Amino acid sequence: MSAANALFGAIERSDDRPAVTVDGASLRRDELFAAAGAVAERVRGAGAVAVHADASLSTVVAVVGCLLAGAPVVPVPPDSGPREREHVLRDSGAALWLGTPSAEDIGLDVVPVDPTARSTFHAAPASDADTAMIMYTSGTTGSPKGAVLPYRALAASLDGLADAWAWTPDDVLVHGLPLFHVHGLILGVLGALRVGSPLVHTRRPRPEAYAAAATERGGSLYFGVPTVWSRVAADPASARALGSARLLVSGSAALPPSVFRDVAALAGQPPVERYGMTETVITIAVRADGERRPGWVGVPIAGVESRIVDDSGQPVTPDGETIGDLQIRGDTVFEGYLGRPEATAASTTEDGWFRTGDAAVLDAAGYHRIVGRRSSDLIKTGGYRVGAGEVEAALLDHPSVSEAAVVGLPDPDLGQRLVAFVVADGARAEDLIQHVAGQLSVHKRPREVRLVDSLPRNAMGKVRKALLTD
Ligand code: MCA
Ligand code: AMP
Repeated sequence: MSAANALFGAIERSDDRPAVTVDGASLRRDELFAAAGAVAERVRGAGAVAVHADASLSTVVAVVGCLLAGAPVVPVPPDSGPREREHVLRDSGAALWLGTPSAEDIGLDVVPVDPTARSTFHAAPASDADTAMIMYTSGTTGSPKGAVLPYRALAASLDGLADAWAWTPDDVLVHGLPLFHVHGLILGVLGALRVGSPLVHTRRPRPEAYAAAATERGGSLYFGVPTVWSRVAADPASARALGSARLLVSGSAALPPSVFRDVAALAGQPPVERYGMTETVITIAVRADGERRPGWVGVPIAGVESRIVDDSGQPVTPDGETIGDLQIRGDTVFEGYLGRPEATAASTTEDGWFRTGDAAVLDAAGYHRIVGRRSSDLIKTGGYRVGAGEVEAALLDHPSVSEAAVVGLPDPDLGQRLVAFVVADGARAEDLIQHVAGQLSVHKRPREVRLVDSLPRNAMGKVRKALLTD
């Protein structure tokens, strides 16, 4: 059996239901794997393959096709600006581009994806240690790094979740999250295919679309980032329609307790929270039959170990209060950052644990609460991870900008919203937002630019961001 077969289970399993529906267009399981087989034929032996990862059936076919061929998938956000896209393509060494061609010439051969194509092609067996995906993710400084995810990490993550949530082929998974991150693509597409539960993707995660999928398509398992649940809570009719679901899941950022309570009151059930990270895929979750407490993300999934340590590396007391650094070990952890041995080494302890960079507490029942990031330079906005350094570099690239500092300020809808403090000679705030928009994805644009005379700095010349966020 090939690794892809090992990832998806018996791909020929007969099932008359639509396996994947995106924005109303569906493929049965046999049709999906046959269309993916046609992609696999085209990409076999190509090395890494960039996938234009818009929210479409073609993206699902393209990703599955690469995995059937053993070609590492590099998901490219459909709205990524030229600067970001060039970096991802160069850094990953992608040899082909799958899907809609980019507006600019990107110097790669474009392979169109046809969901109606059919082929029985599957590639030679691959090992669990082979790279399935290279997923680009922001750090505190510099350009995004490619997290190398082997088949092993994907399989362990999906099995851990299926076990935690009693996720079976009887479930119908519903979400409308982007198809270029762990949450929407790995958990939300590959998870459904591995378990064999139909996926209904609503293209955007709008409350009315989630509600319609409950009544019209029997949605039982729902994924959303906290911003999605906050919008559901603000739409009582849609929230009530989700009362028929089996499990509502929140992840990718902290769920505000008020949203937890509002969803519980309207849908008759609180969301289940879980915690993950591009580098560790999924690690900690509240089990379907576990206690749901606002702000607590549960226990490690099967195959994952966690520890929370103090500054001297000693485990903190599991008293539900003492804060320490969260570290993870297990099969879901990545291989490292592509071509960045120093960054990989810096992210790993001497005894082999991954440093998440998140501060957390543990209680006597083994439940984890994520307190926040250790560095204010990694911002979570609408569930998207944005590195302040990448946005600052884009701003500094504008000829009239001499200094820039980007921070995340609290936002009731997005969790954090990007605000840039900029010293500029003559440029207007709107010009600077447009300048960033021309280089990076939509969610990396500052929502607000505040023009200032100078930035507060310490004696070493480092910007004192705490003064900007206060
Ligand atoms: C968005 N817009 C903007 C900006 N951002 N305009 C100016 N400046 C910006 N910075 C535009 C949008 O294009 C849109 O326009 C309109 O403003 C509304 O945007 P927004 O309020 O952001 O709403 P949205 O576009 O509906 O987005 C909210 C969202 C989105 C749907 C919650 O943030 C989202 O999909 N987040 C999911 C992120 C995610 O999947 N993260 C998982 C990472 P128009 O309407 O014209 O298009 S994986 C992970 O974290 C791990 C491993 C884990 O644990 O899961
Ligand atoms: P990303 O690499 O985009 O997946 O971002 C990972 C980061 O998202 C983690 O390091 C956390 O800071 C944050 N995160 C993910 N899930 C949760 C959660 N359930 N609660 C709080 N923070 C979360």
